[in-house]
Amino acid sequence: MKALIVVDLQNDFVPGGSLAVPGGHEIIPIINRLEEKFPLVVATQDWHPANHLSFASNHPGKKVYETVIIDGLEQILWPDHCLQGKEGARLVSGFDDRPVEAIFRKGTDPRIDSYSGFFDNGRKKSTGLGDYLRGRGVRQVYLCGLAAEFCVLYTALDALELDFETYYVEDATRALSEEGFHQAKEQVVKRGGILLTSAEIN
Ligand code: VGL
Ligand code: ZN
Repeated sequence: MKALIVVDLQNDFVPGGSLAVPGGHEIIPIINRLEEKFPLVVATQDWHPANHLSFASNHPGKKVYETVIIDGLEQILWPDHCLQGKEGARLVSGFDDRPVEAIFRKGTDPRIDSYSGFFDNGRKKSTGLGDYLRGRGVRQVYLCGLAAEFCVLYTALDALELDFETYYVEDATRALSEEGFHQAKEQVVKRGGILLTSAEIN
């Protein structure tokens, strides 16, 4: 069975949000149409406490988009985004969330970031998404959402690591940068994932 994983389709990641991905809103109708083609749809939601380590605001003297090393892990410092319970963290309006059977929240531990919908960046904690998909008999996963070279990419790479047949739906994602998008697609292919467009899915 195949599943659609909608990654972080949240207000803060579309234009008007605090960490807006250019053109991020353009994928909403594409994803709404995609949902009809899947027997199972799940979503992930970036869900940070105010004291989250990924916020530049929690590192006095540091600027947004600077990189720091924390506990041996590289961390990009982001603008405050996807605060638990706030408007910016809600799934975007216009996204049809009726078919979404389960939502997996991530980035909840203040001390560790989590780009992937499966594990945090240190791979210490699982969200349960992998076991959930296995339990439902899923073998193929299709990735879409935001941002292409961060949470969509890392979710795809973990799906590959967990031996799911992994498809990255190129037109149902948007990137923060063109260069990042290019590199993300390269990495997905290098690790055995498949690139395709939504028109190729039936
Ligand atoms: C994301 C940066 C920080 C994403 C989440 O959803 O791609 N990017 N937190
Ligand atoms: Zn985040």
